Amino acid sequence: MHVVDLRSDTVTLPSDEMREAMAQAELGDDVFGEDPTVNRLERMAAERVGKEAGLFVASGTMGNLTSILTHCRRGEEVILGDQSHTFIYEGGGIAALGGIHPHTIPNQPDGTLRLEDIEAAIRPDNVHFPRTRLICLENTHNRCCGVPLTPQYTGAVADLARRRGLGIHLDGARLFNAAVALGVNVKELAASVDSLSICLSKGLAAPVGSVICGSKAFIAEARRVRKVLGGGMRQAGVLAAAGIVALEKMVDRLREDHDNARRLAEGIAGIEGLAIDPANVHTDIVYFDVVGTGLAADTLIKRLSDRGVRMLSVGPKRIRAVTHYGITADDIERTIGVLEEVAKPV
Ligand code: TLP
Repeated sequence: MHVVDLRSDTVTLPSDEMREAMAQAELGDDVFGEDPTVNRLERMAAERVGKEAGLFVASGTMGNLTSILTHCRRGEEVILGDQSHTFIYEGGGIAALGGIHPHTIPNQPDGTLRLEDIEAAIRPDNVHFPRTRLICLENTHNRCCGVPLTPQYTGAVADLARRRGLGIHLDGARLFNAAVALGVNVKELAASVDSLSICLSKGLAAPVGSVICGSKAFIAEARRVRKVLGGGMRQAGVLAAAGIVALEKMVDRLREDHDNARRLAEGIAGIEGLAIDPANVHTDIVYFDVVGTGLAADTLIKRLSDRGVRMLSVGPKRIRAVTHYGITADDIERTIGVLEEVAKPV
C-alpha cells in the first residue's frame, strides 16, 4: 500500500540528486576545518540568510541548544514563547546542559510575543533575579499553525532587544517556508537577529542537519560549544552535500507544499465533525480538531493509518498534518477521501 505520511516534513527522503551529491562529495576532517563540502555549505547558508558565517550541526535541536549556550552563561535567563519548540520539545536541554533559565511568556495565536510582555519579563538589576540575556523567536511557528513572522515584527523585537542590551536568536527551522509564504527574501527575515538556526532536514528534504548563522565571532564561539556537545562530525561533507542541494533546489518548491496544505484544509473544512479554519493555514502545517466526531484523536489516527494515511495526534482531540516533498496533489485528494470515511463515529 502507498503510504501518505503527513506526520511531519522531517520524514522527507533525499532526492536522487542529493544521494548522488553525497556519493561524490569531497571530504576532509571538519574538526580541523578541512571538509571542503561542509565549508561550502556553511558559506552558502550564511550568504543566503545574509550573515557572516555558518556552522553545520546535526539537528534543529542542536542548532538552538548550541546557539543559546553560546549567548548565555549558567544562571542567566532566556525569554521565549510558552508554545516554542525550544521550550516544549527540546528536552529542556538549555536548562539541563546549560543551567539556563527559561522565562516563558504567552505566544499569541499569530506566533508573536507581545512587546509589552517581553518588556515586562526583562529582569531588573537585582541580586534576587537571574540576568536576562536573550530573546528567542520561532519562524515559522510550529505550534501556532506554521504562521510566518514578518520582517517588521522581528525587527521590532530586535530593536527592543538592542535597547535593553539583550541578544536575539531565531529558531528558523522553517524560515524558508516563511520567506516563500510572505514573498520576501529570507535575508529580510534574518537581518535583525544576532543568530539563527535553519533546518535542512524538514521541508528542504535533506536527510540530516541544520546550520547556525551569525557573526564570525559568534560562530567561532558556537564552534567551541558544538565540539563540547559532541557535535564535531569529521567527514560530515557526506551529509553537507545533500544540504547544498537542499538550499539550491528545494526552496522554490515549498510553494507546492503550501498549496497542498491549503487544499487539505479546504477538504477538512467540508467534513462533518472536523473543525478547521482554512484561513489559519499559512505554510505546510495543518492542525484540525476532531471534537465533532465524538472520537479521540488517537482513534482517528489509527483508522487513518490502517488506510495508509499517517498523521500525528497533538492533543486528545487535535491532529497535525504536514505536507512536504514527496506528497502530491493526488495524495492530498486521497487523504481527504480517507478522512471522510474515518471521521464517522462508528
Ligand atoms: N519539530 C518536529 C518535532 O520535534 C515536533 C516536527 O515534527 O515538527 N524547531 C522547530 C520549530 C521544529 O519544528 C523542530 C522539529 C526543531 C526545531 C528541531 O529540529 P530537529 O528535529 O532537527 O532537532
